[in-house]
Amino acid sequence: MTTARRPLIGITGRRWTVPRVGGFPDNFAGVEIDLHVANFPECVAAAGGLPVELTRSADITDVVSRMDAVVLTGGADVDPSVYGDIAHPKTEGTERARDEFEIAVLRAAMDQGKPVLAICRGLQLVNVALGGTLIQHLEPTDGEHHAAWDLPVTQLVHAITTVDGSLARSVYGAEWRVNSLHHQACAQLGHGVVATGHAPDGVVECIEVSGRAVFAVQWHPELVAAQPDPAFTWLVQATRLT
Ligand SMILES: [Mn+2]
Repeated sequence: MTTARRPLIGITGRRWTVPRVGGFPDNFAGVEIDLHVANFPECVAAAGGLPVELTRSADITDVVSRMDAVVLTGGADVDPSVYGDIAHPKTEGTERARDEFEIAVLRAAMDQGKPVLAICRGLQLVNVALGGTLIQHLEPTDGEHHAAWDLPVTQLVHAITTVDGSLARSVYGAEWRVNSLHHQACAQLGHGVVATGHAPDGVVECIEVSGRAVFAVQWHPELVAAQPDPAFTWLVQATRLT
């Protein structure tokens, strides 16, 4: 009996300096570290994939060509200059170099027909990479409690409903309950971007790209207790169709 070859799935992340991460001697202060939240590779592995880190030191076209799929992970706000806006006072922690790296990863993956799962910031990145814009700040009192920084990250905060016939519907069914750890959301949708899941207050929670194996969710499936999450299962299965 042969074991099916596991799809190789590249995971993006941050490049932070040592003082921001901590735990190193003081003379490492100028050194940088590539990192991502470990739940992402854990979920990829649990779904049957073989997770690897995508570093911005790699030639992006080349490294994406070796991948079977990629995950665009969560993190800080996308720099509003990427979508031609000025920063709202609550837009924080922008990392323009990361934005450019992940936009290049997305473009390479789309050019090469590789499936993409994008999460939280990743969803916002996909939208702006394709020409869309963002709502830069949702107050905790606006609609659903989207910026639920006061609750456990595993806590399911609001429902989403999916659009009939969409990828979101096939992955999550008509309704799903989600955690919510974001203060930004899609405004104008990018070229080919379709909103296929919404919170009860209308905030976009799932997007897809017409004719592409690109699926993005505004919540954090990698942090919820029930695993493997259907989005990661979709990503692994999508590599077998390309
Ligand atoms: Mn939400």
